[in-house]
Amino acid sequence: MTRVDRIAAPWGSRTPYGPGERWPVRTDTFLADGLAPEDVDRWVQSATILHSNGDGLDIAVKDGSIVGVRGRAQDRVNHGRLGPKDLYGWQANASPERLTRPLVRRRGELVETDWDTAMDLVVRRSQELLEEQGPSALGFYTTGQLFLEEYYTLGMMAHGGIGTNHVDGNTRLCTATAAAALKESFGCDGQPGSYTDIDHADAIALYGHNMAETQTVLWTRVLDRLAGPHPPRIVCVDPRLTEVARHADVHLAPRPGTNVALMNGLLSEILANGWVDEAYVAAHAVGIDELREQLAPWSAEMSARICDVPIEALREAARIVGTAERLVSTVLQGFYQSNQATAAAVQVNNVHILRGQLGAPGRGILQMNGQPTAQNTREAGADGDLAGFRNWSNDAQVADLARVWNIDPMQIPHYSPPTHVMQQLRYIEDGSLRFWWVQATNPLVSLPELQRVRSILSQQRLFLVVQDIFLTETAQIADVVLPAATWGEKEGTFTNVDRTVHYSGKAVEPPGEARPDLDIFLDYARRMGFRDKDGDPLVHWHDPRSAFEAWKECSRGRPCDYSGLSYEKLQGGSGVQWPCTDDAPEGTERIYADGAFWSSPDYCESYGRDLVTGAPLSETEYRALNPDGKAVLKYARYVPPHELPSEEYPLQLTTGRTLYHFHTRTKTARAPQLQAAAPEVWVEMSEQDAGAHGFQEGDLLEVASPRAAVRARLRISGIRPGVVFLPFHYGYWDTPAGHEPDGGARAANELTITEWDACSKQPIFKTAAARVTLVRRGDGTPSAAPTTTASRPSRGGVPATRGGESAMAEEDVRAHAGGLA
Ligand SMILES: Nc1nc2c(c(=O)[nH]1)N[C@H]1C(S)=C(S)[C@@H](COP(=O)(O)OP(=O)(O)OC[C@H]3O[C@@H](n4cnc5c(=O)[nH]c(N)nc54)[C@H](O)[C@@H]3O)O[C@H]1N2
Ligand SMILES: Nc1nc2c(c(=O)[nH]1)N[C@H]1C(S)=C(S)[C@@H](COP(=O)(O)OP(=O)(O)OC[C@H]3O[C@@H](n4cnc5c(=O)[nH]c(N)nc54)[C@H](O)[C@@H]3O)O[C@H]1N2
Ligand SMILES: [Mo]
Repeated sequence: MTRVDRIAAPWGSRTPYGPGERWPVRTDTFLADGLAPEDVDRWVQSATILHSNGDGLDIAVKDGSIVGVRGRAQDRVNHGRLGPKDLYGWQANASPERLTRPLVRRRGELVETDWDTAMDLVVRRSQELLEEQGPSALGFYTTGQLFLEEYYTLGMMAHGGIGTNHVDGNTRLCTATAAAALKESFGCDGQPGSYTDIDHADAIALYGHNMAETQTVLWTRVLDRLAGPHPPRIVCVDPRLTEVARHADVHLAPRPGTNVALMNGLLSEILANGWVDEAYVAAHAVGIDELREQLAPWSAEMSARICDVPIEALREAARIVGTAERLVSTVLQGFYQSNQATAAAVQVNNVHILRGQLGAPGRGILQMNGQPTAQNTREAGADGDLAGFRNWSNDAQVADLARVWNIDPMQIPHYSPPTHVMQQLRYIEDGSLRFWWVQATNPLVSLPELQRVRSILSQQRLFLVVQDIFLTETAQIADVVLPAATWGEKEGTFTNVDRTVHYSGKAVEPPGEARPDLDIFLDYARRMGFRDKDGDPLVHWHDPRSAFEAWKECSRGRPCDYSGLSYEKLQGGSGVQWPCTDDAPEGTERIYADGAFWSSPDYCESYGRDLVTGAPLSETEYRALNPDGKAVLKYARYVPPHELPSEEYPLQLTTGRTLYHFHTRTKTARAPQLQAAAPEVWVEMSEQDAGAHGFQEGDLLEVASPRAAVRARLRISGIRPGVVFLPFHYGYWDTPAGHEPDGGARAANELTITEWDACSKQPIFKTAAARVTLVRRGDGTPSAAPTTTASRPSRGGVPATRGGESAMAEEDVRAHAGGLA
């Protein structure tokens, strides 16, 4: 046993291993108040929920309260490890600020009420609007943080019960592009790769993905490979000097928004050097001739010029990804939230298709998710998809869903794809969408151009329902607030990036009258009286287990097939990867082995889109392109970002995350160790730009875009010159707007632009024009940005981020006796 300050050492100690070896076990434990494992009454199985990695853990319970967590040694995902947010974040569950009773607005004020009154109000408003205007008056905006059973219930209620097409999730802001890119290349959502690919890889390329801070345990796996024999080469594409970049063999720091230009350079090098697996492409892909033809006039030099990266580095990156025997690629927000999101992510798939790097150990693509359960939002059809990855533009598949639900196919709206959230905002603005039910997301901090969002959502004529565990910025303006029970207080399942399904048990009672989200949906369905064709209740289940059984039937025969899973199978050991069927009872480690895809015209989830305009392809066009269901190589022309630097706004603004906080901080700000590590907003600038402006570390600056201005103290970091970075975590719930210590707004999304990707409709949070001016010279005190991460200061003299005694966690690296999945 070793005691480690996991704020100061976020990735913990190394357990080196070599290619093809099993990643050693290291069991991480953090218990409150100096408790020892023997003091714990019960351990309840679950997995992590403050990112998408899905690390197995057990929740420690003593005297009916959560007192800590311990990683599950036998879980295939983490082999016992936990990240800092997982070790300390659970403390928020017991915060005295939890919502414990429903609230309704009376004479302008939110006042406490009982569940009957609150639900009656929600149901009455729903029914009035259905009568007055029909289903299009009602919209749902959900999340990537509930459980599978909850999304399936919600999607069925909204699509099948009410019949509205206005159903989306914050997954739109998050990883809509992952789904869109997989649909373009493989006809269907679902990750080709497995985390075990890290164990085999000889090269790992990370595209716009700060894995070190955002999937800390997966990064620990990479660090352990790097510390062992025959380490993989690392390629990092990120304008900031992240921890990933510091460990990279090649770090390309492109101008934000030029990802497609960069990818086209890599692809043209691969083609020019003959690094193509011709046999694989001939047998398993379409589109090669078109790709060759379109890329013919392109060159690595053009990419280097547009992206402003050294040509030698670009060529070296191309050589690594072009010649690796076992290549793993990961993609995240630096691509998904940037200019030409889907087009860029698809080019990463192209690299793998061209090189036959799919479906075998060490050959994997991880078009990452961000939130813990975002995969389930997509699978269960609670965002822009239909349940079971069914294709909304294929009548036979819609009819099949109607069969499962025992309703008329015409009851499921499928005249167009489900309405994406930015379009829903437009409808609210226009006044046609008048009821909006928001669950487990905080749009008043997380959507772009906050001033606009605030004005749209505060309209009198909108009936706003917010279902949360805290009184967030968004809850504060709601008409009805529904208090939810959360992780550890309810039962359910969820699925991580590499298709691993985990069971999450109920460890403790929720506070006050807070109810599981599932119970709230079931109550609504009952009160609304949704019926199937035979007049029986449409939602025919009553608890998580029966909901899971219903979902299994809905998923049967679809790519995300859960039919071979059960709560029993998921309990006691490791998580299990879908598809899990009678034929594959232990799950499926890699899909697309042997070049078999889910892309045949009758089975595919999507017919694809034009990558530049986003226009959907027709069934006829798709049949002509891909009659035999192969992988699709798709070229995209580079188009520059719309809002480029100008004389008035000479810099590029990008936004993102820090290791210690989760999103709008409703949980992590209530965990003392995490909040202390990153207590307030900062802005990052390069040494060169700070010098040119005459700024010093700690100066209070104003960062302005054409939309608004925010204030933040300066951290001089290794970021690319010409680019400024703001973390987007800092809203106003703990510092009301107008009362910040520095007298100005601080949420990054005050500055971001109302614009989205043509294909995935994911908002663009990563590129806007900005200018920076001095508000007040600092007194020499550095900004409060962490020193352990991408915000590491470029010069000395800044005290190191530490957690101290209250952050000491245990690491156990003794050989693990039990079996490992
Ligand atoms: N600690 C922590 N972990 C988290 C979360 C959290 O809030 N905190 N949230 C979870 C969620 S929901 C998500 S979606 C993920 C997100 O995980 P990541 O995508 O890894 O995180 P971000 O910081 O949003 O963005 C990643 C990187 O994109 C770079 N970037 C910006 N613009 C560009 C560009 O134009 N091109 C390229 N190539 N790179 C660019 C940024 O410099 C940044 O380092 O993290 C998950 N994990
Ligand atoms: N500028 C900028 N903006 C961004 C991003 C960026 O990189 N830059 N990233 C975007 C991305 S990837 C994401 S995912 C979004 C995240 O943005 P949000 O979804 O708005 O952020 P969260 O703080 O995770 O909000 C989740 C809410 O759910 C509540 N909650 C937690 N558990 C439960 C539960 O069990 N039940 C219920 N009912 N509620 C619960 C929490 O208290 C919290 O209020 O932000 C997006 N916005
Ligand atoms: Mo996300």
